[in-house]
Amino acid sequence: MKTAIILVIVAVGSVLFHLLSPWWWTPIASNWAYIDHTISLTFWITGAVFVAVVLFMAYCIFRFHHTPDRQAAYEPENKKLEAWLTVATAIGVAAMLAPGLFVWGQFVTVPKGATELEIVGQQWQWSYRLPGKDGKLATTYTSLISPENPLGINPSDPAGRDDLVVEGGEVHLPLGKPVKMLLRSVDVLHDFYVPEFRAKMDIIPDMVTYFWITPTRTGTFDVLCAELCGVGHHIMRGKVVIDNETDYRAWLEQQKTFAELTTPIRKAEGETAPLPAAQ
Ligand SMILES: [Cu+2]
Repeated sequence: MKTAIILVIVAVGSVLFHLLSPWWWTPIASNWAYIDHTISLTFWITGAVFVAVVLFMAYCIFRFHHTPDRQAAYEPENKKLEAWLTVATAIGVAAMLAPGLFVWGQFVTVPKGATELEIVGQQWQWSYRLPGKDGKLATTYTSLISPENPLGINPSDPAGRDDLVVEGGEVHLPLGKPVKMLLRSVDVLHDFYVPEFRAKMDIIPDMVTYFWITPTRTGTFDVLCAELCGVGHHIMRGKVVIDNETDYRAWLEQQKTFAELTTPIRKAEGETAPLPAAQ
């Protein structure tokens, strides 16, 4: 009897905890409310099954507890029960998985007119690249990475001259515009995750993965690495700032193009080279 009561308390307490808990998602800042809906749906389906199973156990303990004059019946098979349990489980699992497939379809179907942002993961920092005025990102090679060319941009690709290289872990995005995130790693597995965007994606060396979002609220949000990537994994943080159009333009103006990053060095080399001859 005591065990039955404890089980009822566990079932009721779990539901109350879910409804009253202060630990919940941070307010959403992107178009991916679907992700929240699918997680809620999973919570309610698994929650209903959990409550049903626990209450059924409580009922059985209460109803069929041991008395000296009662004997258990041996019933190894029950075709009817097995059939409907199989059907009910299949429906429950399908109800949890099917919406996710639709959401996934939208997650990787980038709307026309989306701008591009390249995100580069590296032990243990985030860098970014924007396509610049021509709207095109140049090709990259990890072997080209150097202090002047931290993202390995191909210098003989004309599309690369105006590519904006954003270092220091903070990137800005305009409010209300769809953005295709292209994810690249120069070393090991990482995962770009902004909890408020409800979107994340693994980053795999030698591969470009992607997803898209439309930011729906201005603010500064933390970027986390959600794939264990070495001893510095926990410090692999960054910031995404969602700006209105004016602030975004102002930020964009301050960013350095690949040409600007590499020219001063060439200039310096050009200036110093003739000097020994003049002496
Ligand atoms: Cu990482």
